[in-house]
Amino acid sequence: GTQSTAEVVSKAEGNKKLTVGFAQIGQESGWRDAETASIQFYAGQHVDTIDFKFADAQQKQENQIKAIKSFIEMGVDVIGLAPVVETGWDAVFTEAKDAGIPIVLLDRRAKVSDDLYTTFIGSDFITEGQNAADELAKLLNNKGNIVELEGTVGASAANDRKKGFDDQLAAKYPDMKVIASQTGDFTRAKGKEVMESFLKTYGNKINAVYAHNDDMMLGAIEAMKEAGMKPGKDIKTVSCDGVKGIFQAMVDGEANVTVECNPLLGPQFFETCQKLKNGETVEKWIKSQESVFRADTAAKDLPTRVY
Ligand code: GZL
Repeated sequence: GTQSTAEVVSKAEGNKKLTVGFAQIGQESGWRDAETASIQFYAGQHVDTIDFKFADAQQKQENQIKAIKSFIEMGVDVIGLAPVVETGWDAVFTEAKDAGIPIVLLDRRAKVSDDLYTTFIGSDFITEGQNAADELAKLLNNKGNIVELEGTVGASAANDRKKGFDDQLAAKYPDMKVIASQTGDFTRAKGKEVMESFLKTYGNKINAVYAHNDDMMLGAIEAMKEAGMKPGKDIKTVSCDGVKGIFQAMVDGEANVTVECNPLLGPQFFETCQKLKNGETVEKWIKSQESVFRADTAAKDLPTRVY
């Protein structure tokens, strides 16, 4: 049947809206929840100009791939993704490219050729690993045995936080040794479990813990206390993210350092999507700005932390 003028106009108006599909990893950590909140809050503030579709993959790559395919079907303007792991994306990214839909990577990288994604918005995980090593060296006086809690197997954040740390030890700290390293999948529960096994095997030979995120470290702190150890004192701690919980642990004298990784990427994400819809070009890497926080300023910092 014929459309009324209003319907035609609203249809045209509809096309003016920015339509975005985002395939989130899941809810594995406080950091991840903060990123999701930042994204959903921004979309909620812009419902008149943004049509937003969100998918939670429960930490499974196949669910992220399914979500991307559905966004392609819908014909969204831009697809956003936090790749749970670095590999296995070529086919579905090629489908998006063939459909003329740009892909914006958020907070984790994908190992694909540059023509298969438009930009990566996120941190330099190599630098974060290097900073963690330098902080631990100060705490240990350049000498000691370290156990490492790795992030999700295959995730760029885990691979590069490990590489940055290990390379810095090899380059600058020959008397600092990683005596054990195992994945805790970025979760508090798994971090506690792995730390319990490290404590059983190595006990008081452990001088420090390096965790790829604060959530695993908070689990490890529980394990150390249950084993009668004093985290932050007998065993030094350095982890990444900068979530409120680790600031509280530092205030309580149970943690030493957190290397901040900014999850509040909602505004940058949607502003980048809008630029792409407008036909503007964006940098290939929109790098997050972040710093390092230590126990000596934690009481002052804690009230300022928003995630
Ligand atoms: C970092 C992000 C990591 C966080 C973890 O950009 O990918 O994933 O450090 C989260 O807390 O699980």
